[in-house]
Amino acid sequence: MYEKIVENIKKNKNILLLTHKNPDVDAVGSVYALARFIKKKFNNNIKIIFDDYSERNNIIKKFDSEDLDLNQIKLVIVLDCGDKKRLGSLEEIVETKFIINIDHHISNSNFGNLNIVIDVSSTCEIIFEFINKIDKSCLDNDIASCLYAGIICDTGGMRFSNTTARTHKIISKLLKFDFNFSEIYNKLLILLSIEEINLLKIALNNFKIINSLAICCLNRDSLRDIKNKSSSLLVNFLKNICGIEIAVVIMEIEEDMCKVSFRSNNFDVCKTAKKFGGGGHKLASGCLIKDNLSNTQKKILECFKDLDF
Ligand SMILES: [Mn+2]
Repeated sequence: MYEKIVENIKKNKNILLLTHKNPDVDAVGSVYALARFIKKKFNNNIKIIFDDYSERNNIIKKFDSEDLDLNQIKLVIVLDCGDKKRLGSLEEIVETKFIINIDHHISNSNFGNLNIVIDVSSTCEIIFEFINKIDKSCLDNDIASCLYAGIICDTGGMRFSNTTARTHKIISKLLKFDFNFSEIYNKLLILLSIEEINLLKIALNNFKIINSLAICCLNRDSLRDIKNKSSSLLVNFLKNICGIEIAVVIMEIEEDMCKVSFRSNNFDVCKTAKKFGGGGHKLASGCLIKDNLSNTQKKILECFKDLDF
């Protein structure tokens, strides 16, 4: 199946690389790593567009996107994106193009013309396998650092249950290259900005525990002064409370529109997210609910009311 990707890369001089809106480190890392590899191996022209690029991604070694006319591009490779809708403002760009969809979200809707959806830790893990298979001599310090960053983030520093023996093997191969892994690890997983501490402060004053469920609901007013409203920071924090099985964060992002994030230790929260049109992974998922904060909270608690915990 990797050969089919190569066939398409060879057929198209110009390629567009995209990922989901608000790209996380796995998304940006896999885009930059693949771009670098394609440039090095096949010398295509590569354009990259991100929807809402956060500063957090600055630690990832950048690839200089080329200034190509979108009409000249027939092939688009979409990475780490479970559904076309997750492309956000980029969705309309892909309409008339041949789409290669490479992703690790089990809920992926297979929206591509060619779909490579594999249930592994991260999209960066798939990109490593791809490069390793096609031409491993192209792996270099920059590609290795991008892949390292993505894998480390999506596995929570090799802690989450999506981490396998193979993930460790890949990391050990990447660490043979020369890049500052310790700086990447610290910046992405350990250090918190003052802004993040302020967000945590608000959350810690607004959460409750119902049996083994921790839930935090934040209205727009309380989030007004916070620039980067990272729900994943909060929901991961709540999941770290001893004895908690499911953590939920509900953020009112607009009037009558709430963003819901789920984390769990065992329970399949992807199914819950899907009920509301969202998706993600079994133990980490999210959705948008078009309703006010208190109704959204009721709907979510209703989903978990029969749970025996
Ligand atoms: Mn990912």
